[in-house]
Amino acid sequence: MSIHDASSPVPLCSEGLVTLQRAEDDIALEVTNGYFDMHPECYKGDPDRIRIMCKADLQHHFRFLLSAMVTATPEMFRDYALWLKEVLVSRNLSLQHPIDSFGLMKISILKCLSVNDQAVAAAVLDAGLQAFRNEEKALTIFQPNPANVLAATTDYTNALVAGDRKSAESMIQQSLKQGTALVDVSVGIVQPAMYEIGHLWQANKITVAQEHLATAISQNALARAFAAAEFTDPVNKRVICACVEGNHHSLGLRMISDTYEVAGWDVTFLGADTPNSSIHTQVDMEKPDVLALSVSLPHQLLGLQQLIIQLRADMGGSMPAIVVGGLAFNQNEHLGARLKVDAWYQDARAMLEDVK
Ligand code: B12
Repeated sequence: MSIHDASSPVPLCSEGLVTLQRAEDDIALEVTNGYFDMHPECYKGDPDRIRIMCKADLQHHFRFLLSAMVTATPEMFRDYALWLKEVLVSRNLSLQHPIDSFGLMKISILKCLSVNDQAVAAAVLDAGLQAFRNEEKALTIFQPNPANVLAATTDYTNALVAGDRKSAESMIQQSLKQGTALVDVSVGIVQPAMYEIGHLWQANKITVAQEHLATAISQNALARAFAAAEFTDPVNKRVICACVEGNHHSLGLRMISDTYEVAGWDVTFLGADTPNSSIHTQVDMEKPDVLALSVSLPHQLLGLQQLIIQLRADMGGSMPAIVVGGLAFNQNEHLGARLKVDAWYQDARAMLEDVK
């Protein structure tokens, strides 16, 4: 299985991936030393703290870099750089650190790789550097289908920003009373509101605490709505729903899980950041018809790919159907087609017809 097609550069080979994974700490040290040489003023401040911050930033860049190289998708790293640029600019932080770091990473990484792998590494890092150099605007994060968005979304978003749980919940209850189905409330009000919350955080207009509060309010509102939902008779089918290793975004998966359950399926919801080995064990135990996996950030695709390869190798003919979704696919639609899974859906509404 591969998530590469012939029209893109040749992906990083598996030896190249292992080499870079093993060299990550050495590369981080070399890049940090190089950065200190370029900016001797770092020695005067609090050099230990600056080193720790550099290492954390480099780890973050590295995850996106590897995914972009393995999938041979320079645009993935360009999008990451565009996103990072807006986050830094909106906080009045300098762009010099990532620009210098990307340049230094390019030197260190190319040294580690074979000539074949150097091409994709250079293409990916150049795409990132280009995003900083050009006056390109910030990354546009995927937006929900406007046809699904309901009028209550703006008021609901405002209630989330204000941390007004009572109003937010009563808006959801009101929509349900008017006859709107749970899936439509989820995809038409809560999802676009949470996307807007993400945009407000990215633009430094709300705090991380407000983002957490908005999530908690939405989780509660949806749990209340689910309790009142009308369920279809059991269809005698089982699904396991999990966020892949490293994915902490569980609200979308909850909507997917609720959609299956309302449609009469037996559902096991494993929630956020489930280790591959635990998903594997659960699949062995339950032998579900479907394994539904959620991926929010592009670098989580590597874990997904490994999981599917392991499951196929171990389960052969008794393999469940693999259904995937999440922001990483919505943002990079071509990946859904490249990853040979059984189905990919943009949202819970789009999945509905196939779970009935
Ligand atoms: C809340 C939130 C968080 C919470 C999540 C809490 C929780 N319990 O879920 C916390 C604080 C943990 C968090 C952390 C981070 N976040 Co965050 N987060 C968000 C936010 C604002 C909302 C997520 C959400 O609930 N969306 C609503 C749901 C309903 O939408 P959804 O997930 O897309 O799901 C729908 C579809 O995708 C699909 N779907 C989803 N899963 C599946 C599965 C299957 C099988 C199918 C068929 C379909 C499907 O159906 C769903 C329902 O219709 C988003 C903004 C956004 N645009 O989503 C940012 C966002 C995703 N986060 C972002 C970032 C950067 C991060 C962090 C890296 C931040 C940091 N500096 O630490 C970490 C990474 C954590 C990790 N390793 O996963 C960025 C990603 C940018 C990018 N490059 O793509 C976003 C886009 C914010 C932004 N605009 O900058 N985050």
